[in-house]
Amino acid sequence: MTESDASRPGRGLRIAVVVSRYNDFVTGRLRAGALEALAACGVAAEDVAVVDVPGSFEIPMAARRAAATGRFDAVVCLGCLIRGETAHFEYIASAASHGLMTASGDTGVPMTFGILTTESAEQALARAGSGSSNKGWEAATSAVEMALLFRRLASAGEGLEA
Ligand code: DLZ
Repeated sequence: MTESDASRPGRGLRIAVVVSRYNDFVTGRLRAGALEALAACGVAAEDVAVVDVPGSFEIPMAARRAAATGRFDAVVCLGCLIRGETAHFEYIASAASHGLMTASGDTGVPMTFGILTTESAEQALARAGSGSSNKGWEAATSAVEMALLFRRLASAGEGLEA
């Protein structure tokens, strides 16, 4: 691996970013953080597909569909649930987290969880600032790491079989 490969581990990866429009004053920042992180990892802009959905409840459905195309190495999932403003906070948070885990397991494509669950808008904004403290950034770098891990496991697969 050359030095530039090491500093750009995401080169050649294809990533879907599923973003909820609900609370877009926060999710827009998560999306910006994720795209910045993917670029910093060396993922080419043309290898990133951004998919908008109405709310966090719909994220697993779109993530599953994106993964099922076979075109993506990982799916970054971004949303924002604010307890004080959402009567059925627990239902949506639970559906989103379980839905993503099931969709990822069923499709074999890693899906990372960048869905904020906070008590207030202030807490949400604090997790959507600039740099690596942005949870969109964190979800994107985790997606690159998991995509690379899955590639390594696939190429080592024969040695791992029981
Ligand atoms: C309906 C709703 C509410 C009240 N709150 C939120 C929220 O805080 N964050 C979020 O991402 N989505 C919310 N939604 C929308 C639901 O996720 C979903 O889009 C709708 O119930 C339609 O299925």
